[in-house]
Formats: sequence, structure tokens, C-alpha cells
Amino acid sequence: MKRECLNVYFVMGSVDCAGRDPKDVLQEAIYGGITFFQFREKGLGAKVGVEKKELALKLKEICESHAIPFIVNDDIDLALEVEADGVHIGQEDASFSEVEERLAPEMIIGVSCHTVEEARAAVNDGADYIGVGPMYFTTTKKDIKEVKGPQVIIQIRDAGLTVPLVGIGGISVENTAAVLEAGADGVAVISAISKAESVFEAAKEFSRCVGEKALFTTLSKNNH
Ligand code: TZP
Ligand code: IFP
Ligand code: MG
Repeated sequence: MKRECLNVYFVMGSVDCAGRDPKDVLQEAIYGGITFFQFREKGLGAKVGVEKKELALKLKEICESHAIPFIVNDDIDLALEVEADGVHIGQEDASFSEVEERLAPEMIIGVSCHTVEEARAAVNDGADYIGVGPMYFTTTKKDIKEVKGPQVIIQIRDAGLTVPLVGIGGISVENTAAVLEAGADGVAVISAISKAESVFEAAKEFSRCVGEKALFTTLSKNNH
């Protein structure tokens, strides 16, 4: 997996869309420039069973037609049923080896990490990328761990871990640069895109922010 894919990682489920149709929200976000998508159908009022699967299929189709990887949060059965590109698992979900065993070898596995130790374990397990957070305070996830800020990403990079990595939790256009400067390859965002007045403009702003950083990094590498 190329780390550039993680530039703007949009994570979303129907309850995150402020009453709008998740298909429209995803479509707009894609036009705005997101590079990766995770279907995270969680929380009060979230769809389950057949309805969840139908929504997953529709969102997957939209991703597919724009060559955006489609990742399913937690639900390995669903990921297999809809032929997702991968899954994202938390520390409390199924174990890495159990998940790996069930998936096709080319499928992506992402893991949530909160500490250097968890990041090291995920890398040793063979995670394709890790999500580190919460970077900042957020009300989107109800059971968040302690907010540690971009510092934990600096620690992970200082430990020599080069795994593709995104920061998540309370990320806005304003704090994106701090997360990238700490060593993240990209930002994972729910509400700042899904609940934005203009989903398109929000996604475009994130895309511009991450793109500027990438350009800066390339230029400074070439100059030293
Ligand atoms: N994991 C850690 S924080 C978080 C998840 C899923 C929620 C991120 O949502 P938002 O709205 O971008 O803060
Ligand atoms: N990180 C990520 C990701 N997704 C999650 N659902 C999560 C932490 C809890 F964006 F993929 F990195
Ligand atoms: Mg989880």
C-alpha cells in the first residue's frame, strides 16, 4: 500500500452525515479530493443487518468508480460479503492473526493504536497502516482514550517505526499541519468533513493542506 493513499482518509457512517444521504456525502467528499474511505457504521441509530450491508454496497460502488479504497470498520463478515479492499480494527476488536486468517492476502488491514507499544505490536503483526489518536478532543467517538496530541506520533517515529500512519480525532483544517509535522502521512477525519456545511469545500481544504505539506517535504528533501 502506498502511503500517499492516506493523505485524506475520510471515515463515516450514516449517523455522521447530519441527516444527509451518506451516498451524497461520500460523492461530494470524493470530488473534494479524499484519498481513502472507511465505512464506520456505529452509534445510536446506526444501520444493522441487511440495511447496513445495502449501504455498504452502495458506498463501495461509489468508491470503486473513483478508485478510492473502501475499508470496513470492525465488521470482518461484512468486509468479506461486500468484497471490501480491507478492514480497520481497534485494540478491542478481533485479534490481528484471526482477522488476517479470514481475509484474502491482498486485503488491507489497519489498526488503531494509542501508544508506541501498540504501534510496535501492530507493525510486528503486519498492519498495513495504523491510525493514531485521539489527537484532539472529539465527541464523535464516545469511548475515546486519553487525548495525547501529535506527540505520540513523534514518539512512534522516533522509535523507528516507518509504517504508513494517520492521525485521527478532532482533526480540523487548522490542526492538520501539526499532525503532519509530527510525522503522519495523512489525516483521518469524520465530522470536519461529514458535518461540514459544504462537504466538497471541506474535503478540498484538507486535500490542499496535505498536498502543500507533501510538496514542501519533496522540495526540502531535494534541497539537502
Ligand atoms: N477514533 C479515535 S477518535 C475517532 C475515532 C473513530 C473519531 C474521530 O472523529 P472526528 O469527528 O474526526 O473527531
Ligand atoms: N483510526 C482509524 C483510521 N479509524 C478508526 N476507526 C479508528 C482509528 C478508531 F482512520 F483508520 F486510522
Ligand atoms: Mg473498532
